Amino acid sequence: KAGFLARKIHADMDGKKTPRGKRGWKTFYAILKGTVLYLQKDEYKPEKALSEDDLKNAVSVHHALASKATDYEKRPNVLKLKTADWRVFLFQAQSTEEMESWINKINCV
Ligand code: I3P
Repeated sequence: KAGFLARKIHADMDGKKTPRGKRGWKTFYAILKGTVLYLQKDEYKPEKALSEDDLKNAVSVHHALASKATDYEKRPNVLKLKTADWRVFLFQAQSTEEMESWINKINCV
């Protein structure tokens, strides 16, 4: 599965709240491949290798939990992703259908 997602980092590896200055929304082209959610700055081009930033932004969704972010009301179509290493991300999809599709795909990994 692939498509544009806006990401907000809510909590870091230790489960602690992500500090100010690193909490902004940023749009990526997301690709779920195996158990990894790759977040690239640009749309995927098969001939282009993953950059260092792309690798840094990649998230393991193995043993992660995705759900609708019912407690976040500032934006529509936002899902919450809790990873096995206690990070928390918010991802805004482009429609309700897209959000539900991402939740299902991530939880079925
Ligand atoms: C954050 C940015 C986010 C905002 C967040 C800010 O600032 O403005 O958009 O979240 O508020 O801290 P920065 O880019 O400097 O990290 P919302 O869009 O959800 O309001 P928060 O700290 O209350 O999450």
